[in-house]
Amino acid sequence: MSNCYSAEKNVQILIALMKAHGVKKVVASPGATNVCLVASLQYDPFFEMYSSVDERSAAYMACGLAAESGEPVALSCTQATASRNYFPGLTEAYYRKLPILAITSTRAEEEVGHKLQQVIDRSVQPKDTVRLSVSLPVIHTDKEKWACEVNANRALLELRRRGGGPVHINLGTEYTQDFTVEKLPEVRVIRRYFPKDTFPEIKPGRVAIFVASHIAWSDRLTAAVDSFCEKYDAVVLCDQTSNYCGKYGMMEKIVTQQKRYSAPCNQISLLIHMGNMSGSYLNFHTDSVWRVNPDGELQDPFEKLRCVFEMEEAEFFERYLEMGKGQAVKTGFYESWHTEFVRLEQDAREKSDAIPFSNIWIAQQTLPKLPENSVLHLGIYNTLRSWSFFERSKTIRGYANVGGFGIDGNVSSLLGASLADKDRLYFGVVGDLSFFYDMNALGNRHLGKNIRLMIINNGRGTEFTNRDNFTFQAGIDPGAVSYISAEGHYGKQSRKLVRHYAEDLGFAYLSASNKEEYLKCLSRFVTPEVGDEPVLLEVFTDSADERDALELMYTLEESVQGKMKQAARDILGDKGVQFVKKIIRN
Ligand SMILES: Cc1ncc(C[n+]2csc(CCOP(=O)(O)OP(=O)(O)O)c2C)c(N)n1
Ligand SMILES: [Mg+2]
Repeated sequence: MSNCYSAEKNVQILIALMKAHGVKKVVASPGATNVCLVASLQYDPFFEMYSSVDERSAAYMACGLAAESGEPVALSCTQATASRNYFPGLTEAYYRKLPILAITSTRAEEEVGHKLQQVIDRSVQPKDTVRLSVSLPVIHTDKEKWACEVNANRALLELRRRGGGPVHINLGTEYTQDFTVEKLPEVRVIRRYFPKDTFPEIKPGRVAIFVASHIAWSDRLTAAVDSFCEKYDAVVLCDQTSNYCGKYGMMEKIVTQQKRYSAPCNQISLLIHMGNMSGSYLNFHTDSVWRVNPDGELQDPFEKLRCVFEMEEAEFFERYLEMGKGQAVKTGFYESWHTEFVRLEQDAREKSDAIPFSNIWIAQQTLPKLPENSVLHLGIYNTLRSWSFFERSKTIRGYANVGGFGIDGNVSSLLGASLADKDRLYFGVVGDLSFFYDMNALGNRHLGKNIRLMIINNGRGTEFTNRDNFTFQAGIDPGAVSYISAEGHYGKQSRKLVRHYAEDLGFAYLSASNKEEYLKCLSRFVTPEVGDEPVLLEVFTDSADERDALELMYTLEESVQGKMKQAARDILGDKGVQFVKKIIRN
């Protein structure tokens, strides 16, 4: 009887990716937990197999073989103390930068620490033995499959990165006895490129650049991206933290977040991912993502990552300009996005009276009036989302604490930023919970006159009462919601509490509870001169209005298909729709 590949999917993915990344030499040591891997490798004629009883010797054999052949070498061992014996050889490989892939098989990691035979804790590796250690547990869900593919790529790429070196994979098994799989699955191979490599071609198509949060752009980078857009017919999709101020950008949210309409331009053949963390919902339809970042890491929020370019962003774009020399200027794809944006933004403007008094309405009124060359700091989630529907002047920079998404330091970050340039205006917009969390920052003795802080006081974390928040969707009891959204604290939208504090600290205090009052305050709030005192504008809104305003923005456009979907939802409810979808899928 002869075996084929194991039915264990993590084994199949690892083997497929070892082939794709050119790892064919294997030294296997005996054991039970690595049977699924070793039998599968041995079945595939691609692999050049060697055996060694002694794992210590196996790792040193791998060192000799890797150094002599110039190729990476994989090791495979079982549980018990087997993997411990790799350390001398891996230490040797670490200091000589030899590409050794130590695959240590294991039962489920949850079994560690329960006095189960042979199960040892491999979660920490001595620092100078491997450059990277990843875990590829047994796969039962799509998420686990995605994680396995990304981590296996990550490990395999690390073998040759920055001079190369040893890498560790802890590979889970359930001792599956099925070895009848004849063909390996299609896997997502991720490639990493360095400046000197030959770059892959960009095929003519629908190219979009998505910019997550990004520090101020250099002129060089802006010029390179603008020219790139012209050569490759690309568009730059942004939110208020992207800080791109070239010719081909726009706020993507108003286009991509329509619930009942899918804009035709949102079919992207290649998405180029720049920047760091993002507060956007990443609702793009694309099959292929390239990440461009000097950190070179495999970060895959879209779950479609194909290439990573480990280099300065400007280097990447300039290289493609070089490759695309002579190509005519094309801006059709940008224009199709721009048309959608302008149409929806215009629609929102026409519906302005219907948008309730809310963070969104305030953003719509305020953004066009912010003084040139000022800086805008936005609270996370609800505020950043509300303000990212609309555009602002290209001379304004925008930030939010999307690194860690805390509500704990929004005011302090604004304060810190404002210290960088006393002559520039720094605007902040934060929710009430964010404000009260971090209000002590206003008393800091370094605080200058160049701060304009707006508090959207809706008396709770309104985020949790929005329609799309799962608290709302799950229909949680209002009694419980009051704990989730923390309503009723800090004087229950007291009209005096913040006023006293702010005025005693030397702020000019303004407040508004409706549209008329707001428009009256606005001109003072946005006066372009720094003036004699910092300004605090407290706006009192209602959570239900906040929710309705967001819903209105999400449903500006309705396609026929969208209307049908909504009708089905009205009849069946959200859960019913999920149920029908599941039946159709199966
Ligand atoms: C330090 C910290 N604690 C808890 C959270 C979870 N959280 C996310 S949004 C939010 C509500 C924020 O309320 P508010 O600042 O009033 O803004 P709103 O949603 O009302 O606009 C909370 C508590 C967080 N992000 N950071
Ligand atoms: Mg709030």
